[in-house]
Amino acid sequence: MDFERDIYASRFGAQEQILPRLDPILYDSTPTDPDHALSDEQLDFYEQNGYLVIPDVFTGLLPHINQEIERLKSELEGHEALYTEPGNDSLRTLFKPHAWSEFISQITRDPRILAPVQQLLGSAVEVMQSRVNVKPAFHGKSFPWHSDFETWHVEDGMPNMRALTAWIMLTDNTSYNGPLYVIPGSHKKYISCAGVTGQENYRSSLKHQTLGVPQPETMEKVLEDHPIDVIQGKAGSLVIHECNLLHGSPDNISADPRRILMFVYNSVRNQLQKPAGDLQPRPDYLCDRDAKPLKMLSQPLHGHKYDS
Ligand code: 6CS
Ligand code: FE
Repeated sequence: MDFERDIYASRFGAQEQILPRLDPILYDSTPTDPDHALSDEQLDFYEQNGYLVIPDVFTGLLPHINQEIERLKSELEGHEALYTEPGNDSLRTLFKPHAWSEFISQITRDPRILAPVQQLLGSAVEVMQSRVNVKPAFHGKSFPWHSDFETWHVEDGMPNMRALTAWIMLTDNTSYNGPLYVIPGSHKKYISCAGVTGQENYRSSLKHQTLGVPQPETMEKVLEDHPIDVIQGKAGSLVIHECNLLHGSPDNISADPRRILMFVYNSVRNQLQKPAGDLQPRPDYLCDRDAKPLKMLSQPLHGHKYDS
């Protein structure tokens, strides 16, 4: 990427700035699978607000997904793709589950998730990152306000805003168990952040992010126009949020874990370039630079079967 003329340059030692978004929010939204297409109302809501919540999409698969994650947790013990919480040893995040589980890989291609994603991004897509965020009861720590795109642009060389995160609630997400906070409409501006990224920033940022986190004065301006929304829903709900939507989440001090399975989809027309400056690319468990375009399953998964 030509960072001299980078429209979304961030963390290059300048002051924080609110800039315009120069990319579309919706692309060519012709459905690729009419049976699982988003309605015009859903497309409008996403364009205006930057996210969508669709209840009861994966409820039937929950026991299988949870069982598979328990298997991965023990199989991957000690692997660097497992991150613990800051200040305690509870598991915070398990990265790249789709690489280690054929079943989870198949979920990324299930038409109930892939059809809406392709429709929103207007092209074939790849999975660039996947993770399970565990938010354990009592010990799950917060994520500060950030735009995912800001990190992916600087640290992974993602050129444009043509990516999103689709995630499945594996437990109920309530007002009190550390739910996702979003700022509807905030995806229409871009915040270029202060600071400079050091090598291997991810080792600390994935436990406690400090760079790419807008200052309170900037957040005050954003929040004047856009109040916070809390994403709540039953286990099995599907949530999609746009890559530049400002979001974060508080600590979980309740007795109920808030577990989610997340997939980051990037358009094949948005190929990753070099990270900013002289940053080394992040490890492939955080950013898969060789991901292949996904082929949709012919029908939704019913249970734990591999019927590609
Ligand atoms: O590092 C990432 O790819 C993502 N994770 C965090 C905690 N912040 C930035 C981005 O959303
Ligand atoms: Fe995020």
